[in-house]
Amino acid sequence: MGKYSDGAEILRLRLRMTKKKMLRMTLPSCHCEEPQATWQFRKRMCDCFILILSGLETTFCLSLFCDIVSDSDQDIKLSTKLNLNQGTRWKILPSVPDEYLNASDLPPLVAQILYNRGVKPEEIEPFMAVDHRLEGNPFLLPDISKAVSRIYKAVLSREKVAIYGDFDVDGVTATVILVEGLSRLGAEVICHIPDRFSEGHGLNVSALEKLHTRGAHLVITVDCGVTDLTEAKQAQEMGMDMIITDHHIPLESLPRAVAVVDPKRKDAVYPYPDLAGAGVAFKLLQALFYKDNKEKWLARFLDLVALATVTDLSLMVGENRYLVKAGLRELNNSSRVGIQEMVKLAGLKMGELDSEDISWVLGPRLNATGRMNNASTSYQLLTTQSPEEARLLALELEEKNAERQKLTTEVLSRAREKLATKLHLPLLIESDESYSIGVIGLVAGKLADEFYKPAIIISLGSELCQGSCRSIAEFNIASALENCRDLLTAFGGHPLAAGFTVPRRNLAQLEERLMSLAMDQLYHLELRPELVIDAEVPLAALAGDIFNLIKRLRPFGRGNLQPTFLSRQVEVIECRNFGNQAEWLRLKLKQGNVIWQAVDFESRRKGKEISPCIDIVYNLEESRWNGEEVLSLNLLDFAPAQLR
Ligand SMILES: [Mn+2]
Repeated sequence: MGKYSDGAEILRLRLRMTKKKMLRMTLPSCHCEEPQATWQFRKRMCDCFILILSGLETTFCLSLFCDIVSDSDQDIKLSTKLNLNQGTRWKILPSVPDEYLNASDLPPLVAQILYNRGVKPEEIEPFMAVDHRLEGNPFLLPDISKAVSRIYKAVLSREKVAIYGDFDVDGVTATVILVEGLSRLGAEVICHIPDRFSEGHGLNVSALEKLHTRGAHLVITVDCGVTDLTEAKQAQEMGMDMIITDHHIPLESLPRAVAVVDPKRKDAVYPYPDLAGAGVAFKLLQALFYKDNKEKWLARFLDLVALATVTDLSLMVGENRYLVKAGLRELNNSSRVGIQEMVKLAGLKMGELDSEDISWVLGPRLNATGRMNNASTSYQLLTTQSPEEARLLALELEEKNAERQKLTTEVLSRAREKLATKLHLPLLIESDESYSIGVIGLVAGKLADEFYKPAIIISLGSELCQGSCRSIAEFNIASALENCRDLLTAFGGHPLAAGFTVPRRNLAQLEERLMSLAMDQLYHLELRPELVIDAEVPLAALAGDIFNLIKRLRPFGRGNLQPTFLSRQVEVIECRNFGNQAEWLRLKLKQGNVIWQAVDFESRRKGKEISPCIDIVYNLEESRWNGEEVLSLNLLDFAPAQLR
């Protein structure tokens, strides 16, 4: 949707029809739920009509589906469905039952939050303690004993072992874990981290050949390999043994290997299937160290596991919470000079790092090298022992990250521009030669967030094109791709994020098929992002020890989101803009005789009128002001009081 100079929203409506019929086109009769909105045609050009909507609040997101219901010679009628999206839907979760409340001594609000997260009464204690009880026994992982004995055989017979990794944070940290861990056991280890641009994710034969030439007899994959059946077979034919460690979902059959260690195997009994790739590598190391009574060596790898688990957006449940909590402790005392330098350069402080610093600052930096050219810079940064080299590498990461940000912005604005005439469609799909495969996933993610629609960004190559998809809860993009598998060279991913490679000659057909799948599944839905609220509370309910208890539910992440509250009828007693472009809001809010500071970083609501009395949805946030901890409300959404 674009905007006219007078502020009216523009909706471009593209119709497929013949020229003759075009001339008879009349204004569609539209049902419009917003009373002040008016419709008019302002322009008509070739097959594209521009509808002007005025009187709508700019924050409204609008979508229109249209199809021709009658195409008699006399007239063409349009059936239109107009969704005026009044921002985000607030969904308050059902109240906690009394039996649950009685099962613990916790304040009702904290019990409600735990209940919302599906924590059973008997699990509350370990959930809040986040201790060893959440750790899995590594010997329950599939094929782990075979992997351990094959690795010890290599150590004892001085065979060269190759670690085969991946270019994202998960893959790089997993590589470091096994290279350093096996070296400690006395193995001779080499490694290979594939290049995103020339090799792509997963095993490839020419890289395996090179490892063979370098003398490797055993290849251990990390964060990849479980779906690379052909390549694994070829590696064995070359005379190399394979151990696959991965956390991706296997295909119907497993690769031929000495061991396939993947907690997502159908036959796996391991209690925590959601480990990151680095988590699986860590568990393998734990099993190896256990056999040799070297478990004291494990802690120094936990910082890497925390970096990977948070950055890879692994579910923050079960063992992952334990690994991240223990890993953050290790990260804050990390002896890795590269991490120390990176933290310093980013303006953070060792000792104060939390999982948000990983997701917003450290993770993107470590990922930037693999997105811009080669991930080996990040590998070196994590492994170097020279402070001088660490400083140079940290500077390079900083630089690559700035480049990555710039490139993302460029691709995003070009994609947005080219999509302007297609925003009424249920699926955003956009391709160009200039889109770098390093950032297409990031751009698709931003578009999906902004428009609340599935988004696909494709980097065009002369023969093969690569696409990255980000979706919304209502549309499973992985199964949509599955549906198009006959057109694709390769594909993989999850319901909300996936990627594919497609021959250029199939591209048009692919776009058409994905679009019609999205049409079918999304046509009748009112697409609105949903804000899930843990409880409606008065502001006074958050005083006292409640926040200290809530902190014990950390680390937060996917599957264990930060508790979100709703408070109604809050008085705005002060409201100021701040930030470089005055894009954020700082408010002082009052309810009864309780006063809270609040911040709003959600620039999408920029310019939204603030009523003197509002309903607010927020998280509690601890921030540091001049060395002092201040508790404030982090606003996620607000609306004039009681209008919802
Ligand atoms: Mn991974």
